[in-house]
Amino acid sequence: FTVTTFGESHGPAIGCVVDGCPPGLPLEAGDFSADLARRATGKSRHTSARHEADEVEILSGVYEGVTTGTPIALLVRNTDARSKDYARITAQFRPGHADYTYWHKYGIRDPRGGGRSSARETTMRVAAGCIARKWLEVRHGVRVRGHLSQLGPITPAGFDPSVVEENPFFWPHAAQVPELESFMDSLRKSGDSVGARVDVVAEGLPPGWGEPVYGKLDGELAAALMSINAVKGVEIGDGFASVAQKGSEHRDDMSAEGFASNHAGGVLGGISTGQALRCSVAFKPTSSLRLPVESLDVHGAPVEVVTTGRHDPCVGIRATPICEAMVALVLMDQALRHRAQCGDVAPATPRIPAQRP
Ligand code: EPS
Repeated sequence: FTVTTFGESHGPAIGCVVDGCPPGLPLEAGDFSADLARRATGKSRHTSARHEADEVEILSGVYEGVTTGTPIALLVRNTDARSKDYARITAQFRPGHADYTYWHKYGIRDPRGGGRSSARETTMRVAAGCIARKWLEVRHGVRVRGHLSQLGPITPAGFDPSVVEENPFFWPHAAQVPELESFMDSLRKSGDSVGARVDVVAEGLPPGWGEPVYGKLDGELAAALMSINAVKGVEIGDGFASVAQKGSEHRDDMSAEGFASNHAGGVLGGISTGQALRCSVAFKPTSSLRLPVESLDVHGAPVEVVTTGRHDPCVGIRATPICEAMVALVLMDQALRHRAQCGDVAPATPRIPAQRP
């Protein structure tokens, strides 16, 4: 099961090809709307003001409302591109951006905005992820859900999953939303940006998905999540907090009643335990700032860079659906690989409940 995307932020369209989806999955354009709307720009004053319809056209791989097993090609046309915002800085390297590294790799500067390095690309990750989410839910009852777990210095003071979709931050504690609003308002006024953390949990996985050495479930999750724009860190389970733990604290005790805890984050030896899969993703602060910064142009001359135009003061705010999509894509791939090697046969040993009552 593979996914690739194509298109530039300011090109005519963006798209993806999803190859390896089993036949017979009901799929229509409407299946993509909800998640694409969750990720879209222009939904609140705290995100980029670019307005895109983000309507998916299914070009191939679906016939009479079901997948055929052939590659699924999806297209989203760009309708609100504005390359002129970038005309002034096309020959400059914006510090913190991919401009410098793309230039050294390709020797070509695409004047169409951020091009491939723009977060616009994540639209198609979410679209591809919709297929995986649907397949996982229909075939295995697996559900993937995320939320924002840190915005700059602010952490949730409580956790209520029912409020996550009710505010523009995917924040799990409703009482803090006004605090987040004013934090973002003053940040935006200052012209600066901030980082964020997104947590994703997948529930309903059976034990046994993942590869033992190469292609470990946690390894593939880390790679997939790290491939999202602006991601600087990925944790599975207790992640970096494990460093300060004792072995007796970190291990998850087992009994017939279930696992006593889930420090492992649902993965042992690269293979799912059947517990909730827990990932946490760190997003760096957006590099496109109104605040002037010292840099160089492509000829090596010193310049002062000021980025204007439409930008997110915190890319993490819109990243929850993107992280969910990447987790779903990895899980679907691992589920298909598991079925290919081991079939659907479960071992005779009883399955331990994911969590003790
Ligand atoms: C982005 C810059 C802005 C954002 C864009 C990501 O676009 P523009 O260059 O057109 O002003 O709006 O995000 C999206 C368009 C999107 O759909 O996520 C960037 O530089 O990453």
